[in-house]
Amino acid sequence: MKLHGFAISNYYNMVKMVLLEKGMDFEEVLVRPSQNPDYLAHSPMGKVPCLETEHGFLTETSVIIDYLDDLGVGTSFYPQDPFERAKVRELIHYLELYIELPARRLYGDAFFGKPATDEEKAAGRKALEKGFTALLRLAQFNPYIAGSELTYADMYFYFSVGTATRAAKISMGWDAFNEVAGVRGLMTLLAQRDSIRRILADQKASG
Ligand SMILES: N[C@@H](CCC(=O)N[C@@H](CS)C(=O)NCC(=O)O)C(=O)O
Repeated sequence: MKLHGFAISNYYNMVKMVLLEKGMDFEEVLVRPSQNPDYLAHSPMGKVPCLETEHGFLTETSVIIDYLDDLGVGTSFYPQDPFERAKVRELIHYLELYIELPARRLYGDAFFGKPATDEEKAAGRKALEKGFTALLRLAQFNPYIAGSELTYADMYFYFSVGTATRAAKISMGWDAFNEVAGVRGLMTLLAQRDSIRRILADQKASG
């Protein structure tokens, strides 16, 4: 299997963490988002990551994670109980739709030197506050986000909330990492995992 993307991408790293945690063999192919027709044939929105399998290409991080889980290789990071599994998927959706996506609108301002207006920042903060408030109604932090076991939602959590709180701090001076209950504790716990250490080392090496 080949994982296409680049080391700074938070979505790429979610899939990479799943592969590492499962102990699966994979190759990494350095690709940046592109509207080049060759790449669009593999990733129709031109986004990363995409996963190259023996059957063809797959896109969308949550879909790729479900595919890897369905292969049944290594540990499954979904609970067995159908309702508990659905709760993990629910957390993943909240993290993507209500944390990662609103924060992404501030990435230009925070990371790429494209200043946002005060209105955009105010709208970003409002959306993110709403997202975090909703997330906290679902999150257990016991110590993991869905309870006592590590799940795919924690892998989503680390790479979506990590980038979102960095963007919020740089762009709006809002230290959500320390101010939103539970965030720092779980981020610190997850940062001790070998998979995340490797991903962060690879990121550093990629410059
Ligand atoms: N919904 C997609 C989002 C992936 C995504 O936004 N990737 C970013 C890189 S972190 C990207 O490719 N951005 C370029 C673009 O949106 O055109 C997924 O779940 O994989």
